[in-house]
Amino acid sequence: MSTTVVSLSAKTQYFLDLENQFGAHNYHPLPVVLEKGEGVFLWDVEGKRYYDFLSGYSAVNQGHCHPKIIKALIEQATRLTLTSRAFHNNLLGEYEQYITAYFGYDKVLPMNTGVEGGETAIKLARRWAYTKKGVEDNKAKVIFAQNNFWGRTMAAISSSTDPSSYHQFGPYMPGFEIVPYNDLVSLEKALQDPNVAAYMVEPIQGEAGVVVPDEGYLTAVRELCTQYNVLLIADEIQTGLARTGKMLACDHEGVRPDILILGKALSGGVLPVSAVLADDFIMLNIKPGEHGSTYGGNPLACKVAMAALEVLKEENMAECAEEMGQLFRYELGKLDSPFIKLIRGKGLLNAIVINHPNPEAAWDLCLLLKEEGLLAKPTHGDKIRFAPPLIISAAQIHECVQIIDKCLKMLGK
Ligand code: PXG
Repeated sequence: MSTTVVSLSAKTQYFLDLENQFGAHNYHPLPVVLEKGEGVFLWDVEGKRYYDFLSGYSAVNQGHCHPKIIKALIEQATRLTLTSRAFHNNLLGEYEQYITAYFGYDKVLPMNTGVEGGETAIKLARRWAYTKKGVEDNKAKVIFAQNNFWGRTMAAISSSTDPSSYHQFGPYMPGFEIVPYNDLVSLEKALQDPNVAAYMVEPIQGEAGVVVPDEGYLTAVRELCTQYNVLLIADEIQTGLARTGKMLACDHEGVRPDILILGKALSGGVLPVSAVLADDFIMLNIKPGEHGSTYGGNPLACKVAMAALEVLKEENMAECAEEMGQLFRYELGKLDSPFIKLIRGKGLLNAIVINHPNPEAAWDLCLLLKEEGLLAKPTHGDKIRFAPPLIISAAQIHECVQIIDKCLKMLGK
């Protein structure tokens, strides 16, 4: 049971009650109602300011309401927002050229949410397996890692090992297999099956609690996939776009996936934009009418995504994430709190594992952090992710570590 009591104003309670009465109860948010964001900060309806240490689950890498991204949004919003793919629009081709050059792939398939990106990648892999690898129809398999998280669709939950994702939502999608994460022996065994089309994996598991695999894991995964003629699908929806200290988390090992899935920060948190990148030998197996989405590739998304990607490079956000991440973990390590079992992460994708007799301690700590002006959210009970926008300064990191220190001391035994 949570022992931390927070008193909420009538105004805040009003918004909580509205959601409770009229919205589905599929989330358990911290009791804070936000109404404004700028850079690394958020403000609630009382006017109280917070450091954002979640960044919309790494969608707001560029900072809230980044002026260049918002400018692109507003300008394009007054010209043309959606044509559907029944017609061409003047920004899609330009965006496709831009993003494929940016990441070094032949082609892109634009979608909207991250989970649609994952679905698209799996369809591409299955189609490649049937047309190129010679797998018999309906026999293709896709391998996933234990504790993966890539969304909430039927396919995504069918590959999930978390009962809160899949329980009582069956029947599930066939053709999926699970191997332990960071375990090359199990992976190699699974890849030996000639019906395997792809291994889909997060370079760092985000929702699992920022689980960083051993150095060399991705390199070995790449080699095994090549050896067994299996496509490597990298889900970089949470790790990608400068968050871990490189443009892609795969870049830390110089690994090039066959299929790259991007989302979240591809729009800087402005609207849902996802993308699947691959070379022609994979992408061109899908023909007109065989895949798509009403909003995928809409001109507003194209314009916003180009601005969001430009900002990442112009402001050297990967370097900032690397530098500030090192500082953050170093300063956090110095706190020497008995309640921190583990600090892990790369760049500004970090998590702590809480060591406390009270199973609600991570939640309580987040409530205390909220009171002190820092927003973070527990994942899987005892883990707290710390992932501020990548524009955070060294002085702000120091201030935030002080806040965390103070709250750890308030947490009690
Ligand atoms: N892949 C990874 C690695 C993710 O973290 C997705 C795919 C799916 O993205 P979309 O845009 O479809 O949510 C994610 C999502 C939530 C939630 O509230 C989602 C994520 C993390 C925490 C909460 O559904 N990541």
